[in-house]
Amino acid sequence: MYKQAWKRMLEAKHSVIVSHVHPDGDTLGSALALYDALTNAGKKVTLYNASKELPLCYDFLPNFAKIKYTLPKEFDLVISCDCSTFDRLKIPQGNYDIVNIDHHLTNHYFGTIDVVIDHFSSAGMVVYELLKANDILMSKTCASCLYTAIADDTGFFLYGDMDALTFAIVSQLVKCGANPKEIASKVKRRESLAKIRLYGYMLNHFDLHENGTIATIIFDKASLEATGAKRHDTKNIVNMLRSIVNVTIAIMILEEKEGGYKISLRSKDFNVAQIALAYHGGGHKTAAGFEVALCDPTILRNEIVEKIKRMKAL
Ligand SMILES: [Mn+2]
Repeated sequence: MYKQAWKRMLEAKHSVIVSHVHPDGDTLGSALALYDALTNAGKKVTLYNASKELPLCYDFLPNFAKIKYTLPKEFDLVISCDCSTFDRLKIPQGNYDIVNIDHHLTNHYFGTIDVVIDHFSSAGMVVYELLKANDILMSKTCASCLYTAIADDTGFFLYGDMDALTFAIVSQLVKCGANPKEIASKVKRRESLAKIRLYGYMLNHFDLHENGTIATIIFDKASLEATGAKRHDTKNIVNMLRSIVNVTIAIMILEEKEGGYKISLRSKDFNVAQIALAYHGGGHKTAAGFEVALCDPTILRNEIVEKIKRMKAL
């Protein structure tokens, strides 16, 4: 599968590497690592992300500035990184093949070639194994991108299905030139003031349910505007609520600019992917999400809490 995927990438005339909308370090790091490997192999490659504004904490990644938000006119291959559904790519259907590289339990296997390893904690690990299986030399650039991908999707080694393989890979990446201290300080120690103010809003407005085991926060447009926060500042902010000693599940409901709501579910152990699936979303056991069109966020919140209660009772 790794060999077949790499072969298809080498056969392509022009590949577009797509990271998912509202990108994180895993999707961007995986895409940029593949960009490095494929351009080193002499291939014509374009980086694409549908979001006009990319999170700036990843701006240190090599070739970050080359990510475009428009698609080239002609391409024959799409390489999807860290996307569980075709919808996450935000590209039109067309006459091209797809190599689907992912690690989500809920992946829809939409690729011509699917390289989906659902017990890996990041897409970065899948890319690493793909390059290794094809004996591709790991450059410092590539190692830094993959280290960022793996570190970011585990909250810098706090959560996710980490095992000996995760650390064996990370160790190899450090040997190849990735600098853990530098990457950690670039990603984790350059928060916007607006994001810190958003934490302040969250800590003053969250609710507890079910004996303090479920924590919820609703961000409406007004609360975002009041702090000056951008949508990407809300990413993973709900993890702080999950870290409360008695909390087992934390839920964020975010009102989108364009209307509708984005719901992020986090747990210590409970399978929140099954809640997300019930609303046609997806994700992992302890981190999942979904979107809904117009609704009353408080009614939705109560409905989700009820669903969790029922699932726990089973
Ligand atoms: Mn990921």
